[in-house]
Amino acid sequence: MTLYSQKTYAERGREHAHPLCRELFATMERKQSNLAVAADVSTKAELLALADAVGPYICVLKTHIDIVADFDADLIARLQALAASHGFMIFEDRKFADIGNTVKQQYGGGVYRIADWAHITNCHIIPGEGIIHGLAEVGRPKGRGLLLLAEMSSAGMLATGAYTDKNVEMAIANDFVIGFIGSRRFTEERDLITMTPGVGLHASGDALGQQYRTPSHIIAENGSDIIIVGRGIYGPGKDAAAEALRYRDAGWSAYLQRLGSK
Ligand code: 6AU
Repeated sequence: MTLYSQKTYAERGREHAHPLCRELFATMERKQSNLAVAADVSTKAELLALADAVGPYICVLKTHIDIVADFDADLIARLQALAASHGFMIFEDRKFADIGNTVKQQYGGGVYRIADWAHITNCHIIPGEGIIHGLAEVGRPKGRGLLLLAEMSSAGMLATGAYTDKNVEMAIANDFVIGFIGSRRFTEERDLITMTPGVGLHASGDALGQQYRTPSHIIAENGSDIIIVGRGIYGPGKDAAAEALRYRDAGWSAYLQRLGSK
């Protein structure tokens, strides 16, 4: 049996059971991009400008919608328009962590109504499997997908060993789960996508525990599928479009390197 990491994104898209993954893999192949940008900016104007600048080079735009100070419904309408015109998916990095009944309300309702516009969101499994069932009740009818935080990128993180294994077990058992946040490929049992944050071409970390590895390490060596890059792409003195192109190329050549090492 061919390992998933040895198949092309196009092949995996054709074979995948979840329509969202079929579309995501097809987008990755078409745009030759396994890059997600972490758009951690604090105003509507900055978020829209960043999404428009990096849009041509990404497969996923990752948001933290609750850090946008002037959030409104118009922001969502405009983000959706950019997602459609550039062809990327929106991943709201909400990191749900409560009981099923509570996350249902946080995901479907409240100020942000995340399930209405985010193709993908994520959660911790600390509360047990009920969190996945609660989120699935809201997201499944809308065709959404969930990532489990099987590992984290920060120094001293506690998601290791048996806890990581439990994430993998729950992901395999729940069809609403499309993959993981983590540093590597976790299972061959079904085609679960790994997205990896903590990726940088130059910096090694920040003052608050973030740790960076290179696209080549993450994609070619570890068999992850998508790199998530934030501050490596924007910030003082940086041309976000040029940096996104650079990371797009680095991520894609790491993917080609991995396929070539069959
Ligand atoms: O590239 P950075 O360090 O500027 O941004 C990394 C982004 C941030 C974090 O909230 C997020 O990735 N993140 C996550 C996610 C995606 O869930 C998990 C994790 O373990 N580490 C991490 O940095 O938006």
